[in-house]
Amino acid sequence: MLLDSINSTQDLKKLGIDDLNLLSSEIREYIIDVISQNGGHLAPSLGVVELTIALHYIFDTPVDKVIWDVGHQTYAHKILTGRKNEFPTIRKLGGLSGFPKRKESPYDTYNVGHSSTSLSLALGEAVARDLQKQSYKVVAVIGDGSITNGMAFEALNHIGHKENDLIIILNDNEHSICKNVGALPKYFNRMITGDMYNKVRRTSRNFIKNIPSIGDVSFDFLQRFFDNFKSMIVPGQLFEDMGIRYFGPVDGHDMASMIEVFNGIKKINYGPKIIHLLTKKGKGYIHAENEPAKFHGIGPFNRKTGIAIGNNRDTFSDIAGRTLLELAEKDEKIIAITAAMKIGTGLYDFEKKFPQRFFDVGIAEQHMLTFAAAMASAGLKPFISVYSTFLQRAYDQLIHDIALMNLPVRILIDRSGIVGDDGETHHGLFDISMIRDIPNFIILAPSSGDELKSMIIYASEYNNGPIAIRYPRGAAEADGKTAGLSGGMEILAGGSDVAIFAAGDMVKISLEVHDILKMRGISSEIVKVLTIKPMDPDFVEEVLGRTAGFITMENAMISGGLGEYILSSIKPRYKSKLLFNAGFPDEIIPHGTAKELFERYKLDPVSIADRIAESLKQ
Ligand SMILES: Cc1ncc(C[n+]2csc(CCOP(=O)(O)OP(=O)(O)O)c2C)c(N)n1
Repeated sequence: MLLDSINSTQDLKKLGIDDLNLLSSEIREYIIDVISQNGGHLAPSLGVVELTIALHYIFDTPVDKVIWDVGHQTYAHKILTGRKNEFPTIRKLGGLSGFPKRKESPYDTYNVGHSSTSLSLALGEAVARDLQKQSYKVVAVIGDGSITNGMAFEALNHIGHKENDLIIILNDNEHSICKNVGALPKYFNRMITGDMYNKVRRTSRNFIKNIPSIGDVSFDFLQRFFDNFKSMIVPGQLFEDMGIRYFGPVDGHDMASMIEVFNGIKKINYGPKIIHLLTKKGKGYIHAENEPAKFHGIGPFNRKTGIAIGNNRDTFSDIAGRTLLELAEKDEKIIAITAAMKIGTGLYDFEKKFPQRFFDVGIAEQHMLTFAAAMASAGLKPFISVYSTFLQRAYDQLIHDIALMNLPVRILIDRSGIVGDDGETHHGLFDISMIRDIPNFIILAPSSGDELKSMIIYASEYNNGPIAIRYPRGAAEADGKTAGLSGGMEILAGGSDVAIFAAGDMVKISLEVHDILKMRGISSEIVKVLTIKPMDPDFVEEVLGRTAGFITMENAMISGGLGEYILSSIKPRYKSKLLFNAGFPDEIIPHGTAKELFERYKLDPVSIADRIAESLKQ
């Protein structure tokens, strides 16, 4: 295998086009092999194999900086930059991350996982380089989904106004996770397919020839490229008007073309430039090409059939989507909104049934919240479905556009807590601490699918202000219970040695702790916290009046979380009864399965029982 002989980006540079193409196929096979076992972002990574090779072939990485947007497409990049042998450990505890990580490699320019940061990073890098009179290239790679986000627009606005030399590669596969939505993707599509091409082709040639510092060499190269490869060089008027020189579209799977274009554009030493590449999401694996959304991010699957391995149990997201759909059938004011996550958040069927009342705003979390605020103000019942980690983008909107006006926006916070193998950029550990201190907000946390359902029903009828429901990733137990929200807390088991206040998916663990403690002769009172905010301190104090000590349990950061909220709500004489707050400490939590991470941070039933027994002795 050719791949066996490629141990660094330097090895690449010795190869000819045929070998580079052969290498692309071998890398694809390797990625499919590993990801079918480990799970991961398969389709995005398969789409950029040639692009990745061409980048490392032409640019002098890591001196030249390649900045990936989102970073979910970097599997070929990892394989080519010294991590070929570790690649089978990807997304496993202690193994390679599924996203770029500076700690892993100098080739990973920035840690990323959230979308649309690459253009700001690229401009910051280019400005720093120029102010310090250094000399290297800066290349941002951004998808057609990610470029629609507000951050990317803010950066484009700034980039077009500056003259720093930087290159943007627009990886246009017409998909975000699902088919891309919005006006900009339509514009890209018209650029590629419209007969505008012939018209602009002429102007484009004149345009390029008239740029003195590109000179004849570059023009000749572009001309040759154009004639030989029947590709096109047309100005993307939008970018040109903003002051960013546009080149493309170029076939992102045609290695020779890409190399020629990159080589030519590398020689233009000033100003921002954008190269528009057309790629196919999932390229080279038929199942991923046919179903790019399914293979965007997938768990382990059968390589031959493409069928996902694992159970088909109902998840919290399924239940949320189904409940909203049922409610929408009876109440035409119900609206569902997602920021490019309709499958992940369970809204696929809602869109099918109520397309007029469903909104995919694209990767636009900030806009989503403010858009929903106005709908709520105007009398509708907007439900936002968002992953906890991506809600972080819209912190100001929670306060400024929703809470200050006390608008009844309903926020379904999916993937709260540990998410597992996507790791540090994706854990949903900050939502309680983010929202807890915002006046007017209610925060609910179901411990089962049935509770989630009753909380969503409750939220649909609650018109007095904003409400957030946080629930974890994964399968939802159906326990037939509805959430009794009046008191916000519910006693599940009695005991006098220790009280355990647990929320969400920690409730199940608290019951196991109860059983373990019982075997050790320690009695525990288990309190399920359904309403994280507002807190009923009288209820808590009543429990503490009859128990010797207490702990709290949450799948969230301890700092600013439920436990600290309880502690700050009770009278000083009860505070000293706290044994400990169980949750995640003040550090970056890595990737690994939820089970592994719970064990590592001593949040599994045995560890918690041990810690309680130990604390009671002191
Ligand atoms: C702020 C934020 N919101 C949502 C996501 C989830 N997400 C990951 S990749 C992706 C689609 C990106 O589309 P595009 O940039 O076109 O890249 P592609 O996957 O098509 O290569 C989304 C919505 C995210 N990573 N960050």
